[in-house]
Amino acid sequence: MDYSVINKRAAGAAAVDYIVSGMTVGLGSGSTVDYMLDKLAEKVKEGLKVQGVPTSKKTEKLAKHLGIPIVDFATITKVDLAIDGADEVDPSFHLIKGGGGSLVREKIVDANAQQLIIIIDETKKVPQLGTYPLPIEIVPFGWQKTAEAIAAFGVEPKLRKLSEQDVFVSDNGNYILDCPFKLIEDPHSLHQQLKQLVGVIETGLFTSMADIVIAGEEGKVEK
Ligand code: ABF
Repeated sequence: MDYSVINKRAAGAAAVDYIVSGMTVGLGSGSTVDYMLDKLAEKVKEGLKVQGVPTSKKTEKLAKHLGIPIVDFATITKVDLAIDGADEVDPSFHLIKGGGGSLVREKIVDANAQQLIIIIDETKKVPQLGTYPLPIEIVPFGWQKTAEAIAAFGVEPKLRKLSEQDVFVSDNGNYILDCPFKLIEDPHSLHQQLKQLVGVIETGLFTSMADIVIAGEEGKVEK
């Protein structure tokens, strides 16, 4: 088993230790979260009482398959804890997320959680955000114009595709532009500037949201 998988499994398992019976837990997306769900399913089988709010159709399907009870915002009053992955984490715990294409629902769940735990393998830790191309979810109609507006920030947005012919479409029916900013000096300011562009729905910049980052076998790093 390669180091990254060991790291992701360890981070996922450590996050489950934060779940207390009776909690409503935001379930993020990505392979690290999938390992967390495996561990959570074991605890549910042992009697842990939780209900999960999934952030993607994929996570919902896996959670249901594993026997983790699923709820949605129509039936809950709060999300006690959210556990999610990330593509980059900087020393201030600002994040780039969205590599898996679920950034909008992740941000809605994560922003409404009383506590957010991010689980990663060591490779996600960076001194400054931006090496990973920033995913931005946009409205499909007139996407070319939205891409032009983002390009004015000195970046070449790339429309995410599944193949040469097929454009990636998010769970919300939108497109994603992957934007290689290289180095992002001020993640919060960039997020605010991008968010106000016509056609932009959400960016993959999750700033000042994460409370705890668990990086694989190195254990947890608390803010
Ligand atoms: C999801 O997890 C995404 O926001 C992020 O891109 C992805 C990281 O994937 P993995 O855990 O597979 O590295 O939350």
